[in-house]
Amino acid sequence: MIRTNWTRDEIAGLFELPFLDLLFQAQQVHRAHHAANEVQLSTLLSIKTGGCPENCGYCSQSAFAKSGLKAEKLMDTQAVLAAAAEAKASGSARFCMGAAWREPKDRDMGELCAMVAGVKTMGLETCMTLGMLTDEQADRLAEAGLDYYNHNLDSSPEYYADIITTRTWDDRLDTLERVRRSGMSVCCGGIVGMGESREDRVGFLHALATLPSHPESVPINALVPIRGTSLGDRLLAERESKIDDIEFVRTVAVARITMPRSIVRLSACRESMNESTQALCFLAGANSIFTGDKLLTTGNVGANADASLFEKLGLHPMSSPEPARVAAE
Ligand code: SAM
Ligand code: DTB
Ligand code: SF4
Repeated sequence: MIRTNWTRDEIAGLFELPFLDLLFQAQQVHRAHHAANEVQLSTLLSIKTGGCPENCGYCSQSAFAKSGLKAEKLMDTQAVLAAAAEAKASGSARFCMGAAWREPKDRDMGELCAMVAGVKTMGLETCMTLGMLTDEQADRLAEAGLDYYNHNLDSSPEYYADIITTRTWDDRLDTLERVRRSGMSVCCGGIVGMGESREDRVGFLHALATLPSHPESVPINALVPIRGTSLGDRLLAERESKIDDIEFVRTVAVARITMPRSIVRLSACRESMNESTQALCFLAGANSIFTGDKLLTTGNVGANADASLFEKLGLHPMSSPEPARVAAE
């Protein structure tokens, strides 16, 4: 049964389990719902970089950050399709296009829909993350063939205003509802290691696991500390310490147990994570990664290191598309 009625106490209880009991339970849930050794591969591309009017404290692309990133215009469709073809050739199954916007402008919708249609024709799953959407924009993207929309809740509702003040938690829920209503699948997760407490991590996973239906994809990022961002600078100055690896693995395991059918993505963070910790994340139920040398603006592990890790662990890329909809039963 897929539960959407988890309580915070239950989720806190999972976090508190002895580590080996937690991993055992996560692996049992994982094997009941997913192929044991398969990992889904997605590739990111920043189609519109920098100059974002939002003030997310972790993000290099916020106009409020002093990250030195210059604001660029929306890429043209041909360049996006060329990058998608490369991703496809390197074995990726999903192409995720990200824009540093609070919301897309209606005048950009034609170009965005052309990108979606073109990427889809290549036989790739399509994903976009463009900020808030209106009903109409969500419908247009769905009609163009957009399979997934990424829109993260990022943290607990209580911690949200500590990291972003230019929008509210409820704004995020509104867009998620619009995405659902349009028929697209939802990719929704967040970031740990932003200075939040264990209680916030409980609240964050509780929010995801009690949505009316679970997101089909759940990206779990660890803060990538970027100089010039408020959260990155705090971590780099070591006034805040990096999230403990074991606590990160616990977060992945609790996501797996509470959202059994969702694909849990080990997202931004792998560059600073050793192979053993990544292996523990897979054991805890992570079954998706971002491939390639770059995330949006920061580095990623790269194909050679991933191929070698997959070989060592006997993992292989997920062959078939994941289940279309994770509905509550
Ligand atoms: N502007 C859109 C939005 O915010 O929805 C889309 C792009 S935004 C960069 C996508 C997600 O990337 C954020 O919600 C956040 O979870 C993640 N992210 C951004 N910067 C990050 C960082 N430095 N470390 C980890 N994750 C990060
Ligand atoms: C998500 O949860 N993580 C991705 C994707 N969704 C869009 C983005 C990670 C960005 C990491 C920092 C950067 O490269 O700028
Ligand atoms: Fe803008 Fe998204 Fe970065 Fe926030 S996370 S500043 S909304 S690009």
